[in-house]
Amino acid sequence: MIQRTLAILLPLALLAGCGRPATDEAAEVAADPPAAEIARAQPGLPRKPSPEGARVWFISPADGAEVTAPVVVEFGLEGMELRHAGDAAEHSGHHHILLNTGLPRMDLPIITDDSHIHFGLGQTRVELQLEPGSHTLQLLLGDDLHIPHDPPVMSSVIRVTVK
Ligand SMILES: [Cu+2]
Repeated sequence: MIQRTLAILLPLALLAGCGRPATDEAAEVAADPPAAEIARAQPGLPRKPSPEGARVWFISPADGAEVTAPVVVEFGLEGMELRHAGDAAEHSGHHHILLNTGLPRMDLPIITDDSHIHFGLGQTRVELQLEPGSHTLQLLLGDDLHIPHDPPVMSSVIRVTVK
């Protein structure tokens, strides 16, 4: 009985809401959605395919390593060609380090900030000035437009401790 009443009342309540000015609270939410919501709602971009068996990995440092700054980081790549950013050759891309952060959205260009480091000149090595403490690193290949491939070509996450 209660369910039946709700079934009738709910559509009525929704109808009654139509045409009425939104409450202040609702208007505020509509006018200013949180940044995360905007990011989720943003339509994705096409992703370029990666061939089967393509992979990236850290040649150094090793997972769990205790290191001193600057930390020499070397990237391995197999099954794809290294190209500069902007070069759209098939099955190619450039390296990115995700530093102390999770995976980004896979259908948008990887952003550039202290946690998302691009190697758009085709570099395979970097010396990172990391603060003492624990850090996570992950490699993620991006195409000419910095968009991860489909499926993504990424390393496992490694953790290093800077003394
Ligand atoms: Cu990039």
